Amino acid sequence: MAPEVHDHTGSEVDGASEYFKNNPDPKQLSKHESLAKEFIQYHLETDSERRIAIVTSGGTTVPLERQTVRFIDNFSAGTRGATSAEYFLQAGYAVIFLHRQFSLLPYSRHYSHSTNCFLDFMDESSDGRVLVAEEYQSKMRRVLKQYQHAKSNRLLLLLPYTTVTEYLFELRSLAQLMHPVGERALFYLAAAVSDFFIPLDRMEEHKIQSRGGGKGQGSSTKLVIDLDPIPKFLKTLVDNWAPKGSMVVSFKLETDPDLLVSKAQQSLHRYQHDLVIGNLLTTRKWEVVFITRHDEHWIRVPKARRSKSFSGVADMVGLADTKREPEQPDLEGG
Ligand code: PAZ
Repeated sequence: MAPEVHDHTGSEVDGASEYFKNNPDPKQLSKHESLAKEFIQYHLETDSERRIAIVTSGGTTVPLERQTVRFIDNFSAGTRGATSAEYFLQAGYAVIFLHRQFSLLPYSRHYSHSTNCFLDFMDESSDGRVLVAEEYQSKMRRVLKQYQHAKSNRLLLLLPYTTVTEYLFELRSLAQLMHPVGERALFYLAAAVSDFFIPLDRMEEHKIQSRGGGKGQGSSTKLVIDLDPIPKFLKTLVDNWAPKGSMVVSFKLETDPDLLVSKAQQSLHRYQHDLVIGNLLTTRKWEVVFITRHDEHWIRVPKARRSKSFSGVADMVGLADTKREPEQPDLEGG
């Protein structure tokens, strides 16, 4: 396991420490730590200039039972994270992609979504061989080349998680393992992380029963769920886990347009990191706002460029529009 971080008094510093004490290490943590350590070491040894990005992506679950049948989830398909990871790779970064298991992945995302079934891209030749249909050849060739380049140069490490606890343990370990990378480390936190959880000592062991047959809360016909707040790990990440001088970018998702900018500013002020990228649930594919200490900067995709296959902020690069008031996007077209 990665070393604990202590302050000058010698005790573990962050408000999150109780959380880590009260929850067991995820099963796959030590395996993921070895993979990440090896990945980071490889890049430090082979290219002293190489930047390394930790990209987080997808939702986090909050189990309602220890033997989990039911859980609460956060909205996220993983489009933003997977798309952004491709752009970081293209820009020369090595990427550790900490993602929700079965969410979208860099490169395969172009063909694996339910609306983008890979079989729809296939055809049969006259001699019975299965081929990529003619009209998709050039795009698939481009995606395949990028994927093979990332793979053969060991530039992409995929690490899956499922629960919010797994996510937090994994992120803490990765941040600590990134110390030798120093200022060339980037944290790009696009995952949708639950703000609430059920502490282990209040969690049912077995499937909660809807009517009788169970114990305690589970025997009621009405299910009342009592959630605790997740510790504010972003502050701890910035202050204690991440290497000094690394860049930390977080995302803020809101549904109320009147809250987005103030909540993103509040987050930047509270956690003192580099950038908050704000987006609204309904318009996230067409516009985002970049909040830095000195600036509020909207990036929008012109209506003519919006399409069903458009996937997020990374595809918006170069399409900046700095007007203060967001233009209402035509979501029907998207
Ligand atoms: O994964 P996706 O493309 O469907 O959605 C991306 C997103 C909206 C989850 C992401 O851009 C984001 O805002 N993440 C942070 C969510 C939060 O405030 O917890």
